[in-house]
Amino acid sequence: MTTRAGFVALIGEPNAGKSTLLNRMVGAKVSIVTHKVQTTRARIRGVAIEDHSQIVFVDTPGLFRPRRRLDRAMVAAAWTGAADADVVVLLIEAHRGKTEGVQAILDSLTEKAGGRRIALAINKIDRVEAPVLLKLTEEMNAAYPFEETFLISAEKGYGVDDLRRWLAQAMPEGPWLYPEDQIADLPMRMIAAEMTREKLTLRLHQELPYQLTVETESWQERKDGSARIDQVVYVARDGHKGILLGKGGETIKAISKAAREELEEFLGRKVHLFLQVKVRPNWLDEAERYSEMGLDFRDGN
Ligand SMILES: Nc1nc2c(ncn2[C@@H]2O[C@H](COP(=O)(O)OP(=O)(O)OP(=O)(O)O)[C@@H](O)[C@H]2O)c(=O)[nH]1
Ligand SMILES: [Mg+2]
Repeated sequence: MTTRAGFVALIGEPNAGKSTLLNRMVGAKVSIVTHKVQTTRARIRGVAIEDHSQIVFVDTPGLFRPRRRLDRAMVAAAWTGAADADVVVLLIEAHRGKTEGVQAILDSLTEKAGGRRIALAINKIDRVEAPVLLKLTEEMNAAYPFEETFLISAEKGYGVDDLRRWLAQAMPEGPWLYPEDQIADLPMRMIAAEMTREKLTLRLHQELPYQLTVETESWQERKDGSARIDQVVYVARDGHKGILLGKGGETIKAISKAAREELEEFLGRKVHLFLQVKVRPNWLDEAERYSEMGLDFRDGN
């Protein structure tokens, strides 16, 4: 029996639905999702099996015009994900169409992902009428010679099985890359930090989510089967710390509770989560913060 295995990079503008699609393909929440742009900061691998193929999906940060060092490192990580993959899937949003941002991605696609098989996935089809999709499909294929176009809703699951089947046969022949039961390739301490960052991003407004990072400092297994997890939230300013803590520590308490509940569900056991907020004006320029996030500090140059 021939087995296949390979990497599929999901790329696109921020908010296109890449992480939602990865989670759906894997059947578990491996990558965090919010309604805000620039949620994903590094490459996150999730593994799906279809027939005799093992498909390693690589979720990437959104592609946009970067301003800060962190933004540049994120965008570089996304393009590296595309260059390292066997197949690239470009996700765009049906209701937004061929935006300037999408055009900018198309302009770089040949140079950055040359030689890869490239498919288009028009996502969020639940938000538009059929004629819009027809027109957008034509417009996109006139702009770039995609090998295939898929009309999907990552959230509702429409069209996702077709995409998975196509990707399965597009994987190169070879032995599987991960054990059959493995669904993610990210250290648990990082998944835990990401879950907390998701709750922070959902709860905090404006620039604040973009000016903080979360790290798991320690993880202790307890005799009773529970885990004690200590995390630090780095913020850039004193004022941010105040907002994050909230009146009488209300805000941080609510965030911590939400993160803990999700961690407990993921791990299937009890978790004691302790969050500490530290003000660190220069964390965005510290190499160690980047390696903790899974990014290359030098990419930000
Ligand atoms: N209506 C609709 N919403 C969707 C669909 N897929 C994703 N979304 C929503 O779009 C928003 C962004 O989803 P994400 O998966 O975080 O997008 P992303 O591309 O990973 O974003 P970044 O990590 O910021 O680059 C979330 O609010 C999702 O619930 C879809 O098929 N239909
Ligand atoms: Mg994402």
